[in-house]
This record gives sequence, structure tokens and C-alpha cells, in this order.
Amino acid sequence: MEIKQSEFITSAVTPSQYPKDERYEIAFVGRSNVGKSSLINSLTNRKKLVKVSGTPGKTRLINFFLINNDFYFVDLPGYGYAKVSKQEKLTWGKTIETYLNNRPQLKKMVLLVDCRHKPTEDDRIMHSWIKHYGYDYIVVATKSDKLNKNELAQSKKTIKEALEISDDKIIYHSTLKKQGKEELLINIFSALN
Ligand SMILES: Nc1nc2c(ncn2[C@@H]2O[C@H](COP(=O)(O)OP(=O)(O)OP(=O)(O)O)[C@@H](O)[C@H]2O)c(=O)[nH]1
Ligand SMILES: [Mg+2]
Repeated sequence: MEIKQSEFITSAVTPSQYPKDERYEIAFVGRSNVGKSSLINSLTNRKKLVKVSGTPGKTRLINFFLINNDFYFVDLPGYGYAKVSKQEKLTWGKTIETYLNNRPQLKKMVLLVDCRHKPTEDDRIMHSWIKHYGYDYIVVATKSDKLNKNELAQSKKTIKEALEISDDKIIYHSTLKKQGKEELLINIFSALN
């Protein structure tokens, strides 16, 4: 599995700003700073396709990237960043819900959680939205280079319990070690076929 081509297409908040295109989409969602942009860069073999934030909580827009001239990666705005106002949190929720509400071309959601932490209340709400809307999904536990083998086993147990999911719903990924990349690409491509 390989991504040979990737390009930024557009940023959007409202549906009228989404690409006018029926091509399939894979959407990435998770807490601010969890590593969404880094993961997209890793999968596309690009260092700077998506800006990796020094300051978390910067991405307020939905960003669309055309992959292999065939489908889109959709980088959704990160949630759970403490320093944003209540109003911004509402806007975030509305932006994501509007996107999820009417997206027949959305073939899979990638829900990112930090492998070092127990999934938060926000993560659990996001997970329940995905299930509510009936989208296929995979959970990616990010930054797996930060844990040793024992800690990884404990992390898996914690994430599985918190989200009430089975083993085959979680992939561990590290941008530093490129761990989990091939497995995730296979998972994504299989949703597109
Ligand atoms: N060690 C390690 N650090 C990572 C990994 N992935 C991301 N990071 C770091 O985590 C920080 C946040 O990464 P981003 O990719 O910007 O996270 P994001 O989810 O896009 O953040 P927002 O756009 O603010 O929501 C950066 O400092 C990255 O370098 C990883 O696999 N391992
Ligand atoms: Mg980002």
C-alpha cells in the first residue's frame, strides 16, 4: 500500500465550502495535539503536507487533501483543548456535526487517541457520535514510541475498556518509528474498495 500523491485542496467550515466532488473520504479526528496532522504527513510520506502545530488547538477548519488523485483525507479540527472559550467549543462541535451529518462519501473515520492517556470524556463522546452516525471506524493510538512493551499492553487494555471496543479496532502508531503505518494503510485502503 502506498500513497504516491497528495495535495492540499481546501479548508472549510460550512458544507458550501467542502470540495464539490463525490470521491470517497477518510476523516481523521481526535483531541488537539494528539497527532492528527503528523499522522497524515506520515501516511502520505510528506514532511509538511499538514502543518504540525507548535501551539495546540490551532486547527479550527476542516482541511481536505486529495490522495492519489482518487480520494480525500479529511483533517477535522481537534477538540478538548483547555484554553479555548465556550463559544469556540460550540463552534467546533457544530463544524464536526455538520460534516458527519451528511457525508455519504465518508468511508471511514480514524479516531486518534494518545496511547499514554486513558481516553477522555471528549474521546468517548466522539466515539459515540461516530457510532451514532453509523460510520465505519478505526482507533489509532498515537505516539507509541513513548511507551515500552509492558506499558503498551496496559495502554491497550485501558483504551479497549474505556471505549468498549475489541482488539481489531485499535492500531498503534508512531511517526518516529513508522510503526503501524502499513497496517493502517491496509485498513484504510480496504475501506475504499
Ligand atoms: N514522539 C512522538 N511525537 C509525536 C507523534 N505524533 C505527533 N507527535 C507530536 O505531537 C505534537 C502534536 O502533533 P500534531 O500532529 O500537530 O497534532 P494535531 O492533532 O494535528 O494537533 P492540532 O492540529 O492542534 O489539533 C507535535 O509536537 C508532534 O511532533 C509520534 O508518533 N511520536
Ligand atoms: Mg493538526
